[in-house]
Amino acid sequence: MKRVLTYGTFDLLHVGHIRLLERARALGDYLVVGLSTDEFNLGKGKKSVFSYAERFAILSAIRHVDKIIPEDNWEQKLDDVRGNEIGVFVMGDDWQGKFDFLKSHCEVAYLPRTAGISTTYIKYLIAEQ
Ligand code: C2G
Repeated sequence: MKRVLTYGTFDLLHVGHIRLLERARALGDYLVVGLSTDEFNLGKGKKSVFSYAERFAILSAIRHVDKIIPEDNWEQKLDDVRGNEIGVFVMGDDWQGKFDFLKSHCEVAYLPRTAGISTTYIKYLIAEQ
C-alpha cells in the first residue's frame, strides 16, 4: 500500500485542484490531504471564501481523496509523513524545491500546475461581472 500526502487550501474547488488530487492519488493507492485550517490560512495571508468545514465537506466528496487531516502549521509535514506511513509527498510545482527536506523520508513529487485557472482568477472573474 503506497500512501500519498499533499496539502492545500482547496478553496472554490476547481479543475486545477481536481487534476492535482487525481494525479497525486495515481502515484499510490491511498491519498491523504492536509487541509489548511482557516487560522493557518490567515498566517498564509489568505482568507478562504469557504470555511474549513465547508472545504472539508467538499473534499470528502472527491473519490481521489481517502483521508483528510488539518494543516495548521508549517512544521507538521514530517510528523504527518511518519504518522501516516507516507511513501510519496506531492505538491504543485509552484512549490518546487520547497519540501526537498522530506526526500530522506519519502519520495517528493512536484507536479505541473494546471494553467489558466486559480482561486484568485475565479474571484477576479466574479468581481468583474
Ligand atoms: N494547483 C494546481 N493547479 C492550479 C491551482 C492549484 O495544480 N491551477 C495545486 C497547487 O499547486 C497545490 C494544490 O493544487 O498543490 C492546492 O492549491 P492551493 O489550495 O492553492 O494550496 P496552497 O495555498 O498552495 O497551500 O503547506 C502547503 C500549503 O498548504 C499549500
